Amino acid sequence: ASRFNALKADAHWQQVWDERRTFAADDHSAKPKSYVLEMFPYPSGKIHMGHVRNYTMGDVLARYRRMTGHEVLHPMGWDAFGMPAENAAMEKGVHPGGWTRANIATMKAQLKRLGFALDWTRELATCEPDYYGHEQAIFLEFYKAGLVYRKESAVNWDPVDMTVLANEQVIDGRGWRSGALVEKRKLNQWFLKITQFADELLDGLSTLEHWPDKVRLMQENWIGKSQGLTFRFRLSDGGEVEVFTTRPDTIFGASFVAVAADHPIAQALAGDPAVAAFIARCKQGGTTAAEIETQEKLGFDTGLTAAHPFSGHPLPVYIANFVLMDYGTGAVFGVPAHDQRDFDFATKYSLPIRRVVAEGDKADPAFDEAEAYTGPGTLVNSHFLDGMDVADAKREVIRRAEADGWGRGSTVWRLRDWGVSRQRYWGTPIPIVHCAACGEVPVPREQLPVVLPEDVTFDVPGNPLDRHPTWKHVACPSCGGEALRDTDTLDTFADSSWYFIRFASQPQDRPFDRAVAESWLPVGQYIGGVEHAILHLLYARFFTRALRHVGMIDVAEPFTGLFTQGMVTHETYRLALPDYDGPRGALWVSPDDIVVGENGQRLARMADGATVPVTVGRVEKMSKSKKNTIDPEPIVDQYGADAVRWFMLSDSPPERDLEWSENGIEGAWRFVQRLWRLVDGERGSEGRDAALDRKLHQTIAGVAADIEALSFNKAVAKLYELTSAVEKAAPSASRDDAVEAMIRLVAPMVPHLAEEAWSLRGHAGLVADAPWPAVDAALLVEDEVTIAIQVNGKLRDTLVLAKGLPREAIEAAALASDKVVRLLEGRAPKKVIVVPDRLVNLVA
Ligand code: ANZ
Ligand code: ZN
Repeated sequence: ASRFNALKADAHWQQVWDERRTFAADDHSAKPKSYVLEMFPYPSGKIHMGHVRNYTMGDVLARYRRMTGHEVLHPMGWDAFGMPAENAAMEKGVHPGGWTRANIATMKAQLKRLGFALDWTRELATCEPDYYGHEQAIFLEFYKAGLVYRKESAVNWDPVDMTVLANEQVIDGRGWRSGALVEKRKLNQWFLKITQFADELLDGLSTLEHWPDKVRLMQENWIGKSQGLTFRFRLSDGGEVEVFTTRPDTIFGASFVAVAADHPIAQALAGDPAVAAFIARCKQGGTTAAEIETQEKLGFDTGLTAAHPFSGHPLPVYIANFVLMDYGTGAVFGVPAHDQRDFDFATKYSLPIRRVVAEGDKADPAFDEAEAYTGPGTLVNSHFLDGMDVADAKREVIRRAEADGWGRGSTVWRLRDWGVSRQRYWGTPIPIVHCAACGEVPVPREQLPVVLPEDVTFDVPGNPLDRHPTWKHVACPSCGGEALRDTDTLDTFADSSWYFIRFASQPQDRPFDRAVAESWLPVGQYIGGVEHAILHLLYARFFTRALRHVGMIDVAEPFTGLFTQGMVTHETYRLALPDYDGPRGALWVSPDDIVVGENGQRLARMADGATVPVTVGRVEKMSKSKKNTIDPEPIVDQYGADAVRWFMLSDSPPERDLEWSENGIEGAWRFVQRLWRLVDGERGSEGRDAALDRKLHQTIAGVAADIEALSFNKAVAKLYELTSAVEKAAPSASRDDAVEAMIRLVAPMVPHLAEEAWSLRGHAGLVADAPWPAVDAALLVEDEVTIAIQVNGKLRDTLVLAKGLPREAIEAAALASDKVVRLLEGRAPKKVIVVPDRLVNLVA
């Protein structure tokens, strides 16, 4: 048999697929439609192994679906706006557009070399006006429907670079470039009203059965629905403070009230230098919920008191660093016995800790435990609530508050409206004009797209759109007077919030055709990284619902199936230089520069050819910072696309990490060659091989089920087994059939080899278009059964016998068992009970 020439086959079949437009999806097909989508890449420069793994998985499913009679939409495009292009512009003096488009060209060629079954006729890049112009139209639809508004809100301001920074550009409170302490500045910014859909977005999660539970939970927590009571305390100075609680049942355990540093009550006292100093100290700490969680709890006693709503008892009012201004009402009452933060706070400031919920029968009102009790129980120490369980007590307090008019049952959400304004160049321009006479004026539809100017400079910090000499000066669309364009661009998450709809339908004159889009959507299987589990998926779900709200499409959930794949990892290597004290990053060594020394020790080959010992570090996600990446391109050059694809699927379950290894890719390459020897081997034999027939049909059914379940490694394992079985089998018609079927079974994974084999064996069409082999259900049934042999009801032996044997044959086999012979000591059994195919019980 010959050797499989992967490079030749890859190039040939990729060209054939391209020329025949094999994977172009037909909107008008009568077949059932199937939409398989992997998260589209950011064109950073080159494809990395994470992409290869992600796209290989989607590709196997897409190819399998085609073979099982579906019209498959499997598109690809580019999430092409964003910061790295501007950074490249600042660092290398290249235009963001030129940089991005060059990267797209490189990466597209790389994807093509992997032989993915993609519909390139639908390729799109979000940075092109024929994409973002439609996004502007959608923005204006949302605007018209009242889903867009403008509000003053804080941004990160770098006082040295004089520019707004994205959150990820603020490192330890400092600008990533300048190192200056970042300030909060208030700017007018655009918001999308995602909170209007909070309920729907939460409820919708329960319909997403084919999503990982952990992702649904992350979304649920992010949306963060809390139900409880909002009410006012009367203050000793005659004022009031409103608080929100999820635990109204604990009201008799309250020992203080606390307000956020930004709360009006705190601000009103800031004339006092001690208060001002405390407020300033709170702000140093960081203001995210996560940061606040871990900080030491600090408070400032205002001297005010708040009257308990039932007893009138005065509670001290503190300003506290653990109360957030933008959650609930920005003020709380503290119950140290039943909330850990309150417990820490009370311990620090010697406030009473009074238990009001007793756990089980521990109805001891004294509280001497080392931490707050947050579990269920019975109310104690609580007057009219005593004896109730927590749920009843909550209801009772809310009932009384509403009846007496000092509070009301309420729902609070953690979800905030989506701030979409970015003071950057490389994004979708916000299609609004500001006119002194008319105010905010939407750009009329016929003037869309609002195109980014090409002639921009990046030699000074700040927003190039804002300082462009002419771009922002326009006539007001409404009155014709002098007006200014909005110079903000949209958060790039907006671009990825509807690209899957544009893939399904791309008319020139509008974002998408409703009927065509609805014929493809929702995406049945979406595959991507878990890093997008919250924001991207939530924003895409919101866009879809908002589009439905404005009547553009009738789809509730964009992705009914979601799969989050594991990472590709590799060992890390660091120069073993104990005395080195330069930057840490400089010590990492790329796997490309590692050689194996005499005693198996790893060495780094330096630029001058010398070798230096390295320390082998942990296996970690491939990343540029640790230099442990393997570039897919030379690997494809060396082993061919099929071996790379096979390895990506084989070693680990797809949701787990896959460790890249030389052995692994070589093993995959050898397997490809083994397959080739089989398909290129002898044919034309006669006679059936029943065992092989059964193995084949079990494999056909098993591989299909595994691919449907995205258990690619299991499918691969079954194909290994079948390959071994075929290799061992003597020539027969069954063996010929098995090889013929195997070409189709492996086609989704190693499509180039499969096409080559298919044509070698004389088939006219493409294996990509061939139907998945049919299963003979009769052959799925096992023909052997395991029979339990009992003596006096005790299991003594098991026998593997042919299925469906007559009673007498089973009885004879049982009596012939060595163990039975020994136990019966030559006597005949008194009674023999036979349950065919299951068991034999001998009564001695
Ligand atoms: C009294 C109480 C007693 C509370 C108790 C908890 C346990 P979730 O579930 O996250 O919504 N809280 C309310 N607003 C806050 C704010 N702006 N900053 C910090 N904490 C705030 O949490 C709701 C609970 O978090 C509320 O219920 C309130 O404390 C606190 F045994 O009120 B609780
Ligand atoms: Zn005007």
